[in-house]
Order: sequence, then structure tokens, then C-alpha cells
Amino acid sequence: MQSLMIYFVSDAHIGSRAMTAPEEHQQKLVELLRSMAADATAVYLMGDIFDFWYEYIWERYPSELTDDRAIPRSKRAFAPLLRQLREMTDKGIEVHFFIGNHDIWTFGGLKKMTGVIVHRKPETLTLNGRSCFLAHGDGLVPTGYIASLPANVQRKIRRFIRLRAFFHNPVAQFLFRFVPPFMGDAFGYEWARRSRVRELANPFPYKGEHHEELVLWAKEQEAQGPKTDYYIFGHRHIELDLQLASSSRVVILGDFFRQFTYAYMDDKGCLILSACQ
Ligand SMILES: [Mn+2]
Repeated sequence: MQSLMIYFVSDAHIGSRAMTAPEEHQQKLVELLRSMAADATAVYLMGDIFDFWYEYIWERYPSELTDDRAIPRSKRAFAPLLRQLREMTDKGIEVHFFIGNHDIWTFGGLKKMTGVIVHRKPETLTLNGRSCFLAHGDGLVPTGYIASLPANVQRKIRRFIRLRAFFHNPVAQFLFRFVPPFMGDAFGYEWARRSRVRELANPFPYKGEHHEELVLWAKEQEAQGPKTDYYIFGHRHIELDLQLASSSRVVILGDFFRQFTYAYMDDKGCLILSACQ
């Protein structure tokens, strides 16, 4: 019998300088992907798989990964993961890579090396008969949400939105590509490390269905437009499977550096959140 399993994982933050055992961390993700490859038709990487990923103008990306030395130095530590992705796409498994807010900056190199399909925007797709809205989740703000918050929280969110706009700005992206990779990476990994350290010391818990942005955002979509069976997000590093009144479900995938969660959808369109031991 042909299997039609579809898998979802996000927020591994591979390469994070806040991790104590980065190689084991990467290996754990490689092993998860290998087990998925046994029966997957598609794997959706829902953002922030890398803690920082920037493709510089100085680098050339090979379409064969047989020789480590062909991989640009700034990406060589990711060779096991890149090879695993290549193996899956060579086998005919669709691997979809949604950019997160840490790995926005792929300009063709990752696709060339691994064969993944890169998504820079949220997508609405029908998967195993279910309508799915897929997004990393950053930048989705429900109407009136910011104004409803205390002033200090509003400032924080506005700062994130400004930074996000800057990170997505094509001119800024183009200019940063000229930075020498060792300098760009030193800056990028330090920026990312700080946010991980802050989070590990003080995780941001689920705010409840009346306060969690992505839940409010999904409810607003449900009220306005066509019904969606599943809203699948990453970004928040919380594990959530919430049934909305409209019969839609909001699934937030958790993360793959602390909770090691992922989700799968079987051939009947049944979606389940799970975790690695
Ligand atoms: Mn993340």
C-alpha cells in the first residue's frame, strides 16, 4: 500500500550558539527526518530550521554534496542535515522549506544544494483532502491586536515589526550579501544566540485563546473568509492543538531544540502532534 504521510516540523534553530551540544542536536533532527523519509510523501519545514542562514555573494553552492569542501565554509557545519534533505528529495519526497524569521536569507543556494521547495510567504494548500493554511507565523497580526496591549508590550511588538520589515527589505538583503561571511555570521549568530538565551531562561508560555496572536489571527480569518481545516504554524515554540468553534483547528508545532515536537498527517487527513524522546 502506498503511504501518504505528510510531516511538519519547525524551529529547530540548528547551529544556535546557545546549544550545549550542537552536533547531537543536528543529528537528532537528521534522525527524525530519516524516520520520516520511510513513509513520507512530503515534509514541511515550517521555519527557523536554521538559527541563522545567510547566503553571501562570495559563496558558490554545489548541487552535489559528496565533497564537504565544495560546501561553502559558512554552511559546512550543516553538511549532515543538507545531505539528509538531498537524500529525501532525490528519493522523490517533496521537502518544503518555509522561511522563518531566522532563515529568511536564502537566495537559491539552499534549493540548489538540497532540492527543497522554498516558500517565502504563507500558503493555503489542500493536503490529503484537508485545506491547510501554512505559515511560520511571524508577521501575522490580528486587526486591533496591538492597540489592545499595554504600552510597553506595544513598543516591543512595534520594534519586532520594524526589524522584520528591515530583514525582509530587498535593498538591505542585497547589501548584507556583500559582507564577508565570517563577519555576517558572527553578527547573525550572536543576534540569534541572545534571543535563544533569553528564551531558555524565560520561555514565553501560551497566552490562552483570547490572547495568543496566531489563534486570534486564525479566528479572524475564519470569520472573514473561506473555512480552513488546519492552521499550522511554528514560531511560538509552544505546542498547541486547539479546536476553534468553526471546526477548524489551530496547530502550533512547538520546537525542535527543547520540546522536540513535530506533527504528521495520515492519508485520511488526520493531523496529530507528537514528540521525539
Ligand atoms: Mn523560532
